[in-house]
Amino acid sequence: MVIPFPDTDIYCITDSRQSLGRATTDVVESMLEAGIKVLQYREKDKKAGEMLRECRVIRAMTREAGCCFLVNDYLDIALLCEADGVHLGQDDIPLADARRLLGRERVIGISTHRLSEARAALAGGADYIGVGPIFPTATKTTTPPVGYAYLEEIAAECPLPFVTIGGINERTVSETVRRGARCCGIVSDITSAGDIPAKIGKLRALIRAAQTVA
Ligand code: TZP
Ligand code: MG
Repeated sequence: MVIPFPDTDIYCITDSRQSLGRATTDVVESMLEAGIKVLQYREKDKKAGEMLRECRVIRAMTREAGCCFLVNDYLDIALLCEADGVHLGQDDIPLADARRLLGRERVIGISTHRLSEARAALAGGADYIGVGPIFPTATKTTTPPVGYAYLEEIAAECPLPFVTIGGINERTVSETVRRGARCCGIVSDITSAGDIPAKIGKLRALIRAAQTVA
């Protein structure tokens, strides 16, 4: 059974380069303890065999927790570990080809940086889009930040779920939500926290407070 893309406030993403030396599975365990509903496995330096082994463990953990599990970039790993779907960038395997391999039921998310890309993702049958990077971030330096302008356009007209991402942390999250973010994609502020459940709790409280005044 595929776990569909949830309506939720935080979209967690792994990054073992920014996890204080902890094992990715331990980091994921802490995220799940905090009750997160969607997790993306995103590792840029690991070999495929190691990623598949980790993803199989994480798949079992996320299934148990009822958490939607997505794999960044690698369709083969996603299929082999029975993930709920994949997340793809503009230069990855095209959406139509990914859909052929994954089928209608699994989730496909597409990173977008401008309205034309969002419209193409919508027309192509994406299940959700990424919107960002909003701010400069050391986690992803290859794409220039889009600022609030693109987020505000998406918030006004996008019928798909969207994940706002890039430089979101305790300092930036409230204004980002006031500008229209609903689900925040966060890497380093969570993976590099000493107490991950406490960090997620704080971010959630800030999101909730910003939503009530937005
Ligand atoms: N896509 C757009 S920005 C980004 C990704 C994967 C990285 C966000 O990382 P951080 O550490 O939350 O700024
Ligand atoms: Mg990619």
